[in-house]
Amino acid sequence: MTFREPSREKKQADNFEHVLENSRHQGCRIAFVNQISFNEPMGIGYISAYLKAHFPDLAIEFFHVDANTVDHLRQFKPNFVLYSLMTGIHIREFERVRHIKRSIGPHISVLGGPHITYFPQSVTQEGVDIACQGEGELPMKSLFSAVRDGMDIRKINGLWIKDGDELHQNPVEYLVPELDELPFPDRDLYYGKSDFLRKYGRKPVVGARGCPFKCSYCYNSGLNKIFKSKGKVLRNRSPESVVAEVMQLKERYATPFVAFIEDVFSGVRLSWLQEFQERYASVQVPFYISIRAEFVTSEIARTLKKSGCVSASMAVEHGDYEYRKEYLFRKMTDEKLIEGTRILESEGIRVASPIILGMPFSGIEGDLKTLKLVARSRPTHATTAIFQPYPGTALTELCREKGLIDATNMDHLPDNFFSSPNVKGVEYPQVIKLHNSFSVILLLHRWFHWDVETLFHRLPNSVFIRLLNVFLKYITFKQIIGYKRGWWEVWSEIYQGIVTGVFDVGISLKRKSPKLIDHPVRPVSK
Ligand code: B12
Ligand code: SF4
Repeated sequence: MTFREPSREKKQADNFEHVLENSRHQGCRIAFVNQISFNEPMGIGYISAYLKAHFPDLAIEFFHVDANTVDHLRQFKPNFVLYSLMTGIHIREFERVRHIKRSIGPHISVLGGPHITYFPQSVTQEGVDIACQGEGELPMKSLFSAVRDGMDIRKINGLWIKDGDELHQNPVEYLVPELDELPFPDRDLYYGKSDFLRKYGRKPVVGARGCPFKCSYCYNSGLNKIFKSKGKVLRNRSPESVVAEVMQLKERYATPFVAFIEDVFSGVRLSWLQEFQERYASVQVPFYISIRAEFVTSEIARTLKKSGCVSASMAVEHGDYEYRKEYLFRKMTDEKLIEGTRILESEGIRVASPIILGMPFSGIEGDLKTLKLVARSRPTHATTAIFQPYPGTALTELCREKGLIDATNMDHLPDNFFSSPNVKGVEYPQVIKLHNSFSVILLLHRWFHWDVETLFHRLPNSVFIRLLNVFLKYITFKQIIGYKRGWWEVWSEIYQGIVTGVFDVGISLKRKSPKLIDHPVRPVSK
């Protein structure tokens, strides 16, 4: 494919060759640039560990985004700068890439992460040289060995490369077949730059990759299409490997709590879980998992508890069975969701129920059904997000087909799950009111047995209710995180949570009281 914008592209091509030549003779200097929140950038940690294992001579450093990033980069003089992008933060990141490209010496910028996997054409953005689709380990290894050996880098699987006026679109690489063969993520890469992250007690561990389900709003359904016939979708690590990583965390950082952040915990297979339980007995660090209601049986819950599991995220998403089946491609019944929560909670595993409000074709009536279902299932913590139409997913495509969003929608998505995007027909004022009072309603219902729908209509959308809601969310979230924390950790977490928007406080307070719409929009037929 030809890509033209002659003068700038000619300059870029010379730059490209010059950087490759320099890297070959003077060695590669790789800078990862990323914003630190209280969640670790695990993807970057994995790539760094893999590169260090294969190329011990590479100089690799992490740069947290702050006012001094450019100065620090100038001192480091990288010839490759690597960025990780998710949809919602992509516009901000493209600006950052441009700014850094103009501000420091010649270098090649490489972008990867979930957004780039869906949109490798982002390579045509100004300042971007290479876009990596999918898992970064194998393509990055091929890239840096080609650079070292003076080979052509333009034909590497997994990479789209902009070289002057040419765009090389290579096919995707195979998925990493054996996760046990990957080194543990290089956490010291970013702990060295963030005391907060190093000391933070809740450490993420990725015990598996991929999800075979097809939920219509989720990244995985599209991902699995892109990587069709490129290896097994769901890959579990062995219990031995997972336990060894947690042991290392405990010994190196005195880790008090682990969150397994894979989409569905491997321990839903009883044989895996039993072996894990035996091996994990020597570690004894309490942990959190994600599970689907269909997998919860009494035996699984008991074995999980015996292993050290203290909390589980089990998504409800929407409270109407027909809607879940028809629009979300999630066929679990209400009874299954209620039973799953009951089994886990009765074994002493606290349940967090993620919910998505403001779904298209649902109407506020659908959201109120969700509220009722959650009031019946009684999880410890309910966390509400507002639907964001992430591009490439089946539900977003349906929204587009039905004219609820337009083609430019993606570039207006917020960088969080709590602000309203612009999906026509969704009654955002009502949705936001419910989001702002969800936990308060559940608490009042639990204490006084008042009807949840009446509570929703009667409660004012005041700053007090919003603050109380955030406070209750935080208190119940603390119960999900099952370890005792010092003041330092609690305050740092609150600070980071507010600054990064994860706790939704800033957004809740900034948001004006919505003007309520009189005529609810009816669900649009599919
Ligand atoms: C933990 C998590 C978070 C954490 C931390 C994210 C982080 N810093 O890594 C928090 C809570 C902050 C978060 C926030 C968001 N998240 Co999130 N998150 C996840 C989760 C559950 C795990 C991520 C992870 O560590 N995976 C394991 C690692 C090994 O995989 P990975 O990150 O994908 O990295 C691999 C490749 O992507 C690639 N890669 C990644 N970066 C780079 C960089 C380069 C240079 C290269 C070459 C390759 C490369 O190589 C890596 C190794 O193989 C995923 C779900 C999932 N299954 O991945 C969602 C997920 C990534 N999040 C998602 C989204 C949308 C978001 C938000 C944008 C949502 C929102 N609007 O609020 C926000 C962003 C907010 C913000 N301000 O940044 C979507 C992304 C979809 C998309 N189209 O972009 C996912 C896939 C969830 C989903 N199922 O839809 N998230
Ligand atoms: S089960 Fe979870 S991770 Fe898997 S497709 Fe559905 S929403 Fe995505």
